[in-house]
Amino acid sequence: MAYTIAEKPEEAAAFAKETDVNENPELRAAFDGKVAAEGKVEPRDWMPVKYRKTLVRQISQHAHSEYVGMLPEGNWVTRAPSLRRKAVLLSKIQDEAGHALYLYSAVETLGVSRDELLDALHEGRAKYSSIFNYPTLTWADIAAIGWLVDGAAIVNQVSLQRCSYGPYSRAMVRICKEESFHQRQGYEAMMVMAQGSPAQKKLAQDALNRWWWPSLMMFGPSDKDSPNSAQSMAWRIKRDSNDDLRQRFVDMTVPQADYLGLTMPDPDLKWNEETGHYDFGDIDWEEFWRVVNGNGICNRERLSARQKAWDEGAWVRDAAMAHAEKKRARQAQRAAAE
Ligand code: FAQ
Repeated sequence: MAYTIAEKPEEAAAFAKETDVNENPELRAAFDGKVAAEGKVEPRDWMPVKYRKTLVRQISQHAHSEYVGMLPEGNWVTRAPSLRRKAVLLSKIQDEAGHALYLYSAVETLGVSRDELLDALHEGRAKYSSIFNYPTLTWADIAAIGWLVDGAAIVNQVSLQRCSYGPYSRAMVRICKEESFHQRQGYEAMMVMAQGSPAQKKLAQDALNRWWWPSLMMFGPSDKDSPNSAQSMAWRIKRDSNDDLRQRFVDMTVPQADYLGLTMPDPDLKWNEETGHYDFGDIDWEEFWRVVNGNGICNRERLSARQKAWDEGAWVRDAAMAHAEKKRARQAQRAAAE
């Protein structure tokens, strides 16, 4: 069972060290062969050091995104417009927490502890998705997050289900099922607003105007400016390029906006008969890098909220550890008495 090593991070760390010194052509050829044959690389398999590092980088960024991603929506739990909307929102946020947990566990299979990962996040050394550094100003923003942000996440994650690393690929299968519900509830909430009063329709359009471009940025820099893509695609960690996934998302989402009677905030958006895709305007890459590098509207607020939750949860972690220790001591006592 691939996940068991997550319960033993020290074993995984020792294993990771061992693979460094063992790098040899036969092991490398076996690894390359497995990846080429669409096999899954598992935690105890030999893997190149850089493959492991790339996975730790990408999966931990993904885990942090799910974890920080609870905050913009959490802002609306007490102000959801009905009991039904509130129940759905709460359950969605809990799902995001669950996704973060699967993903942190997947990183632990690579020999890095959760504490190390969270230290890096809290100290601002780790990246997480740029999208979660934008504010949720109205209820329509919550609908837009479900429709657009979860919609973009699904396009990216369906592709990652075929990732060559077993634990990540399996986590994606489960996560995609939940994201699909998230996207539908967002689209349905957006539809209610878009077909509601003129004031509601205006809120829906305003949310689309503010979330459209940041959603396109979720797919990362353009292929020509993406330093990690070539190697990640060769190792089948990533299965489609940033630009291809972004185009897939645009093609899928424009007809959905048309159906809602909303207008995409892009004057250059138009159907291209020749390519069979929508052409779209230029992304503001300066804004993208500003946000990625910690200077978006909410970066500081998000990190301080996560740090506060971590500090305030210390007693829960301490209690769980004390309970586990007591249980272990009782079991040892019982075993000694038998
Ligand atoms: N934001 O060379 P590339 C969700 C960084 S989950 C911040 O192209 P790569 C669920 C990138 O890390 C959303 N940083 O990198 C939800 C790299 O930095 P590094 C998250 C970004 O890895 C919904 C540098 O730029 N999903 O939404 C971004 O090959 C609603 C160069 O880029 C995932 O994380 C960005 N947008 O491709 C939760 C999916 N883009 O490490 C709550 C998994 C790029 O070299 C509510 N990740 N960077 O310093 C991936 O698929 C890939 O990592 C990419 C980037 C496509 C994001």
